[in-house]
Amino acid sequence: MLVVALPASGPAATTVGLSFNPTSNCINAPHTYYPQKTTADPFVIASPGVITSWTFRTGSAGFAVFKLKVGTSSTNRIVRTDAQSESVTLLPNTATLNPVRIPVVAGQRVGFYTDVNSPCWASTQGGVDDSLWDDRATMPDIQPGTTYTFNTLGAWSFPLSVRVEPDADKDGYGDETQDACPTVVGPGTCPPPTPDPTPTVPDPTPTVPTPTPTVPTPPDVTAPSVRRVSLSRPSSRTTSGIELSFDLSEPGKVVATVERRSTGRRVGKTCSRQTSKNRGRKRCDRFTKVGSFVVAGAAGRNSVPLPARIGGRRLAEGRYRLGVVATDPSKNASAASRQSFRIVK
Ligand SMILES: [Ca+2]
Ligand SMILES: [Ca+2]
Repeated sequence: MLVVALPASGPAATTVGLSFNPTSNCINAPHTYYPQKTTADPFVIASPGVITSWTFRTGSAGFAVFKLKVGTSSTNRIVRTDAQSESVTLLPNTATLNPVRIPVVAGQRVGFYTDVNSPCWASTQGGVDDSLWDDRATMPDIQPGTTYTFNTLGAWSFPLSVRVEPDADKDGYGDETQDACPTVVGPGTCPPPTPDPTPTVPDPTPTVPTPTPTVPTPPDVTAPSVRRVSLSRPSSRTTSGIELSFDLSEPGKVVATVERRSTGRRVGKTCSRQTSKNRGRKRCDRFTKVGSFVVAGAAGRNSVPLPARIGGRRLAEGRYRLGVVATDPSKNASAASRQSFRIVK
């Protein structure tokens, strides 16, 4: 894409050629003409651009075939024709504006071709040093790309004028009437502006997540203590008449286990049931679990009655011991604290 930086106000369109009301002068053969003057030649294009329209002011007669020509002069009356318009018909006594699109460069000149052999179309307006043409009987319609050597410089002038518009983007479309976007190649409208290049400024103060200090709770490794375990009566007929009391250092689950005491015989480190085989061994106290119950212990002194049934039944006559173990919510367990009692008849 060719991008041309235009000044605030670019060059304006210019008019090349002459415009006047012709008086009659007649010629009787088809000809190509390149009007000119030896000084201040008005038919030479001064600045590059695009011819966007042309006008030939007719007199009392019109032309059935008329073409605008653009050529490049060299010395010795030599002109190379570079471009031409479509052929149009020009009516008498008119100055029709004929649209065209012919890119031009500075130094080129404009001319024309007409096919008719008799209409009167010219004037001596321009003085004596006008117009290359050919005095041979007929002259071809010189086509673009063809260089032709004229043999006459006649005193003729022609009311031929063209409009040259600047072409900043050099796309061959006149910037004032043919080019909807003189800064971008092609006749179309300019593309929409690019999005604002300013990036979205991120919030300069992003929400910093407040670090929640996760202070790890130090693990509870302190086991509760059970002290001053006591039974309200050392012996009773039933357990329901006995109250269990104890001190707890902290709240916890209290499991009270009741074991029955019997006499066994020491076998190794175990106090085994007495049998005929071990009856000669040393006596020992043997404890057999009867049952247990759970108490929700509070910190401080606790007092609860023993249940009437332990292990699903009333305790038989005998010697027992009750062990209390407290466990806190962190699963720390106290040592067992025991107290003995009797069930009597
Ligand atoms: Ca243009
Ligand atoms: Ca353009």
